[in-house]
Amino acid sequence: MSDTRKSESTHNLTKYWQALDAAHHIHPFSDAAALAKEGVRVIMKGEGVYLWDSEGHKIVDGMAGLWCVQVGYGNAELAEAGYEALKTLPYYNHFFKTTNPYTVELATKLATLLPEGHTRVLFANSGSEANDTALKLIRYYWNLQRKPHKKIHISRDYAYHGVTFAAASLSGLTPMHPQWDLPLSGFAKVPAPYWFGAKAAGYGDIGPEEFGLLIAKKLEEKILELGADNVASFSAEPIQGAGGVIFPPSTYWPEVQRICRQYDVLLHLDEVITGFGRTGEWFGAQTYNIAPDIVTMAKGLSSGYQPISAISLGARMGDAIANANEELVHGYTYSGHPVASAVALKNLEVIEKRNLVSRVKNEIGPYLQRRLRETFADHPLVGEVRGIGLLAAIELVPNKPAREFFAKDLDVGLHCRNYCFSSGLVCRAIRDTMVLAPPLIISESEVEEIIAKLKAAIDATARDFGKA
Ligand code: PXG
Repeated sequence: MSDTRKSESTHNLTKYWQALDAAHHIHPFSDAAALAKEGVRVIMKGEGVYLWDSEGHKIVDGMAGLWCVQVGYGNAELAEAGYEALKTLPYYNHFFKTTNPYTVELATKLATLLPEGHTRVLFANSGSEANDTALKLIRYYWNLQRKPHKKIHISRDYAYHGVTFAAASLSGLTPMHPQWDLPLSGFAKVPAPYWFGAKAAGYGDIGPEEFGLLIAKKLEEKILELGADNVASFSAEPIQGAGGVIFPPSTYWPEVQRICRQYDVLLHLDEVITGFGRTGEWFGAQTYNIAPDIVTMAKGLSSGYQPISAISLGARMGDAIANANEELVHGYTYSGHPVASAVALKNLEVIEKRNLVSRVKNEIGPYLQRRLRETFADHPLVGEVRGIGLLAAIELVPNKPAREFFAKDLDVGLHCRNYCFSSGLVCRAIRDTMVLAPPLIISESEVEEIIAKLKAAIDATARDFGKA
């Protein structure tokens, strides 16, 4: 077949899938009609940090899928572990006094990596389910303690904890609520420690450390307002991800922990993005020296190769629940699925064998952070470059010293992201913040490729908005 004929038939296939997709498939977080009109991109294949679409375009994935493909695409060891498990035990459950080796070994391995005292885990299939389960376990814990009034779950503005009724109620991204009449009752919010946005939010010219303390104190004020006897838990991502990659000032977490202890409020850490090496430690808890009562994790647990999530319990909750001497009336058909467990276990082994966590901490993480700052810190469109490990954010602003934002309807971030996409780079735009979270296996030259594409996109955006 000639090259033209071949590309014509590929193109026809793309059109075919786009038409079927438009007719039969409703996408997450998308306007179905607008997407049908525009036509979706069909992803065919992944290898390392690259994806290929049905038109043959090679795309560098600066987001590791949805912040999850730690070991990169196309890892044969994970594929083989899944195939082995599929052949040996494609399914069995944990309900009828049974277990299986894959799941036990995964639970045991996690206990060696998690924050101190977290020796017990439960499994689920997504981050949302893990958070939903965590809130149920928190309620159950307080019922066991005969403190049934402790029921309110506090979380933060800009938080993303998922989409189930409870996880969406816990989320602080307000567009997630009106379509579903959420949040449910029993959920309260406090501000996020978003220092770059402090001036625009009316906090004046406050320094980051002072701001961190001030925002932590808002938690204390909220607990006092609601009554400590009514507050069950505080849920937070160590670093807020989908809400804009918000790194708390160094004063924030120590003060939050003090407050949770003082008022006997359980601390729930959502490590769905920050877990499994993203920050250069196994968990964000270790990066910020946080001692949580309960942790939820998903994404990087299996590098996204299988849907699996987990909830770990610190000693206090773990002992109470494991020694309750009654049935725990909870569990999913697929809790601790053998194939997902086998793949997750292999994924942890690969992360360890390839020293990916220390590589993120000492080599490729610092490299990415340094190169981003060298390239963008003084760019006329850039207000701040922030990051740690392989997680980074670049704020696009009209006026750097004033820390003001562009008007929302200008969609500057989206404009820049469209330039990225058309040059074959996947990155996220959260409001006007450009976000990167590449696979942990990324090389220096692949970092350079991402930076070059992002620079071209930011330069073009600056020209379009008169900031070049
Ligand atoms: N917690 C956190 C911190 C997350 O980032 C979830 C829970 C929910 O996980 P599941 O597996 O139920 O999706 C998430 C998910 C984005 C984006 O566009 C981020 C997520 C999911 C989808 C899109 O940044 N995070």
